[in-house]
Order: sequence, then structure tokens, then C-alpha cells
Amino acid sequence: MTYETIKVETRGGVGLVTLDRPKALNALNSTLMAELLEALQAFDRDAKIGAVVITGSAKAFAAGADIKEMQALDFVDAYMRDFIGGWNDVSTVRKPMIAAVAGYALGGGCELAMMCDFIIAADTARFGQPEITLGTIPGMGGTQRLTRAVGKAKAMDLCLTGRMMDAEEAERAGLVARIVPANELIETAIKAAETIAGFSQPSVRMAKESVDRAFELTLAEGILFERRLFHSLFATEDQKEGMTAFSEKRKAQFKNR
Ligand code: CO8
Repeated sequence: MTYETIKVETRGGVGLVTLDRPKALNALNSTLMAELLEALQAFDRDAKIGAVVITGSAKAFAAGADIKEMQALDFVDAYMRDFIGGWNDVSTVRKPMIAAVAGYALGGGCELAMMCDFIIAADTARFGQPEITLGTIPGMGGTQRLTRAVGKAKAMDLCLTGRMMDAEEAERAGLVARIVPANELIETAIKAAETIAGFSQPSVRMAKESVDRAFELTLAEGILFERRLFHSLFATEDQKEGMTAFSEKRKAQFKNR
């Protein structure tokens, strides 16, 4: 499959998507988002893929939704065709997704990174929700996912002033899982994805599902949900293999069964 605005490759059990609109700093337009969703859904269906990395360029992960595409849009059009409504489908991908962010992750770019399961940032990364400077507000989860990630004070600061935060501030705030030197970004993200892809896939899916439920459920319901999934994994061959391998001091050979 050839794409116009993204590059797609596989590295063993890892799917790698590189956003590729360099002249527009990877601004997210309809074509790019349609291609990205198609690529992610194909990886989701591919049994050989265990985890996905989404990245951009050294200068920009993505500098937001494409302002030039949105500029002339009116309310009725935006509302009637639920403009960008489908873009949230990135968050329905069941396999773990890592955002490997260097340079700008602004507006929709920051929102796309937050739809991934975690963010590994280069020391050059800059995050922000600058929509307020354009007379609008975040539209793909910026006020919601960012607030859950960093808390009200910093989310308000970023959404109301439009300022950017650097990688260190983003890590301190809890938006970013780790920071690495820019030249080690892809390698580190792929290595993390390979590690995930090497585990028993039913347990990987359930771990992701269970962490995600923490944002939807009460603590008591979330803990019950987690325990039921935990119980269910005792029905897998991989749980027997994992615990037997530990006892026998060898590496587990998971079969995803
Ligand atoms: N949309 C369209 N084109 C863009 C965008 C963008 N978001 N960002 C940069 N570009 C283009 C520029 O227009 C420029 O093109 P040209 O050479 O043809 O003039 C090219 O990329 C390079 O950009 P700059 O010359 O501006 O590069 P600088 O290094 O001087 O500045 C910045 C980099 C600071 C990142 C600057 O480009 C900038 O401020 N960009 C806009 C950032 C922004 O406001 N983002 C939010 C967009 S709104 C949004 O995301 C709404 C979210 C709603 C849902 C999202 C769903 C995904």
C-alpha cells in the first residue's frame, strides 16, 4: 500500500508510521488522518504486529490540524459532517501505540500523541494547545486528555495561554513517559514496542484495556474490572508458560494463546 502523507514500515513485530508532510510540519489534514487510520487499522488486524510506533520528523511530530484546510469552514458544515469526529478512532486501536515525539506536537499534534498509549519524547519536543491563538479551542481531546494527564492547573495554563511546554516540563507534569536524546528517539521507541510485542498478546491487550478503564470507572469498579481480567488470564497457556519459565529460570516462549 502506498500513501501520500505517511510512511509505513514494519520492524519485526512492530508497525512504524511516520507522518510525512514536511512542508507543512506534518499538519494533520483529511488525507493524512484517513491514511493514518487506514494504516493503524491494518496493523490492528495483522497478527504479526504486536505494537505500533507513530512518529514525525526531527522538527515536528505534527504542528496541529491543517489550519489552511479549516480556515474557510463554517459552523453548519463542521457540525453536519461532524468535522474531525472520525479522527478520534485512532484511540480505538486495540494494540499498544507509542508516540515518538521530536519537535513540535501542537494542537491536533499534541492530541494525536495523547491518543497513543504513551509518549516517548526527544529532548527537543515541545507540546502545546495553541488553538486559543486562532480563535478556537482544542477539538480532538485536548481539553479532556490533557487535563486527565497533567491536571487542571497546567491544562488550563496551556489551553488558555497557548504557550508551549518543553520535554522536561511535559515529563514532570506526567504527559511524557520518558525523555531521550533526539538521536535515540526512534530506536528507543521501537525497542519499547518490541518489548511489548514480545509479551503474551492477550495480557498486553488486557493491560491496555484495564489502564484505559481507569479514566472511565470509579475506583471500586475499575479494581473489579482489573481483577476479572486478571482471573481470566489464568485460562491462558501463556500464563502457565510465563510462570513455569520463571521457576525454571529461562525466558518464556509465549504463543499468544
Ligand atoms: N496547518 C497548516 N500549515 C502549517 C501548520 C498548521 N497547523 N503549522 C505549520 N504550517 C506550515 C506553515 O504555514 C509553513 O508553510 P509555508 O512555508 O507554506 O508558509 C510551514 O508549515 C512551516 O511553518 P513555519 O514557517 O511557521 O515554521 P516555524 O518554524 O517558523 O514555526 C510553528 C513553527 C511555531 C510550529 C508554527 O508553524 C506554528 O505556529 N504553526 C501552527 C501551530 C498551531 O497553531 N497549531 C494548532 C492548529 S489548530 C488545531 O490543531 C485544532 C485541533 C482540532 C482538532 C485536531 C484534529 C487533529
